[in-house]
Amino acid sequence: MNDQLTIALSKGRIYKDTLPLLEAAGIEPLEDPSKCRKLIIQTNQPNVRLLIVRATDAPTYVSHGAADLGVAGKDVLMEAPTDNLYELLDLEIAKCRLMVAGPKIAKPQGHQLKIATKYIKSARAYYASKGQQVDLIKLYGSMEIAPLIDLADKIVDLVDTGNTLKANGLVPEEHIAHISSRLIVNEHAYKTKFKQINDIVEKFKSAI
Ligand code: PRT
Ligand code: MG
Repeated sequence: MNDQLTIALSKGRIYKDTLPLLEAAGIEPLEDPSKCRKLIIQTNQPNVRLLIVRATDAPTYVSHGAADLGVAGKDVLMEAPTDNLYELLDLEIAKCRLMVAGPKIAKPQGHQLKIATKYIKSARAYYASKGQQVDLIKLYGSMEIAPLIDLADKIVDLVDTGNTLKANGLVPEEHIAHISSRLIVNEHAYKTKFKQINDIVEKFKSAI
């Protein structure tokens, strides 16, 4: 029986915050992905390895079964197709808020509100729930620029300290959702490797 367990996660804040949880489950990476360039990291447990992926790609690896487990932000999960995967645990790490933000002094608009965002699905659902028609403009990053150069009136983005908004003359206006990272599992792996996965889940739970 294949008892190899593969966990997909991104380097950066998710990796940093997941490390103590992995440790609580007796899993210690043999290398530090922020220092080496390896994308497959072996651990002290010969049958557990980590895949270092882009944050937005973690659900894809898990949904296709290329990884059994993964760690992904709720912001990413709300945008991604989530076939064949379950959200097992709220890890309560990498917390932030999904918000609407705009210029400190809003310009008068003679048009339908234009919103620049990486979070099209979430933004669409939010404005639909308010019964408000908006034009959504998809960007992949540096959303804060959009209102400054009149590409959009406002943005929908993640906010933690608020420093990024402030540095660009923007203010948070509306709260859409609390965001934290989730432990996700491939549906099939959850059945076939239940004991191994459940053991990790229980240890994560007591460490959260
Ligand atoms: O950047 P890259 O494409 O490599 O990947 P990524 O940005 O998706 O990865 P990473 O590590 O930056 O984010 C991974 C996850 O962390 C996200 O999916 C969120 O669930 C979570 N998270 C928590 C955040 C933040 N806090 C956060 N503040 N992700 C991004 N930010 C960005 C935000 O987009 C904005 O640009 O930080 C800026 C705001 O921060 P403040 O502190 O200035 O408000
Ligand atoms: Mg980033």
